[in-house]
Amino acid sequence: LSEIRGVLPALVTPFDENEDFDAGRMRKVVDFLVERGVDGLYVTGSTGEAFMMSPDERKEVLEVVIDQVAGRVPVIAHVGAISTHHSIELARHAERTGADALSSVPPFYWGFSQDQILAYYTDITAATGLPMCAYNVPLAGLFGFDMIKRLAEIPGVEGIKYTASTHHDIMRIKAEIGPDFILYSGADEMAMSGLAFGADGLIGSFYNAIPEIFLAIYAAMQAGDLERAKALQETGNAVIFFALSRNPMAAIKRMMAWQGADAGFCRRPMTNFTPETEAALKADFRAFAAE
Ligand code: HMN
Repeated sequence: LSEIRGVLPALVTPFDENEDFDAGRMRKVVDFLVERGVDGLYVTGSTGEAFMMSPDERKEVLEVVIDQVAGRVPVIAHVGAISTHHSIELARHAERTGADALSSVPPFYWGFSQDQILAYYTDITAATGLPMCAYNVPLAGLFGFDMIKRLAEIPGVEGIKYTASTHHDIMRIKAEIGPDFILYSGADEMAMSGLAFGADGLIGSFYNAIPEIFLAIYAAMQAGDLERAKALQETGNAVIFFALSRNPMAAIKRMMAWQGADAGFCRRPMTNFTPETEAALKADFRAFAAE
């Protein structure tokens, strides 16, 4: 993972009006993001609505993305599922398809024990030669520092996507597990803080819609320009909190469409904008952007 740094959108998956995967829109979205300079793509994660898709659909999305990227940026394939069996199938497919790395949320829903979760990561990581990026996220149950330390001991687990507000642990992970354990900060509204505490990169939903703000934050932090990073984070957060209060997944897809990369619709039970509610969203956004 050490070569994958910078800003990586947790790629959205475009569905069409009938909720079918829309490969044409997917290809345009990939080009839109790569041309805007993102440093990689994180495919079929939570933002990619992976848990709304069958394993075969997830494979198809990854194949289309890797084909369209054509080696321009690295691709991390999220292969998390509740059963190790399915995750291994997705991981082997990702390796065959040409992904650069794997990532997975821990198995959730059943309340698995720490030992079961460790076995899950050991088994999927051993199934391929790709590096694994574990994933600490409230939606699947946070690990805590001691568990992250144990995960880091599994051969092939080279880093973590860290979506939590406990940024003091980012510093601790870097200090105690080591600087080579790669960490991607996953809370977009705290991107600057994640980087300040030692993150190597950023992975998140809003980098689909407003990548340049976060590419500029990353560059400012690399240059040690805290004032600039803070001003950019304030601008980014205004957009993030605007969307978070208005159905964020669908709003991100609409904001992309306004910029020429129509990311389509979400799968139910996520709600989509109708032409009327989208017009209202756009008017609100214009008013907010003018402030
Ligand atoms: C993914 O797994 O696809 C995303 O990267 C998840 C990502 O980290 C988002 N977190 C969650 O959905 C829990 C953030 O981008 C989040 O949407 C953002 O920070 C706004 O709170």
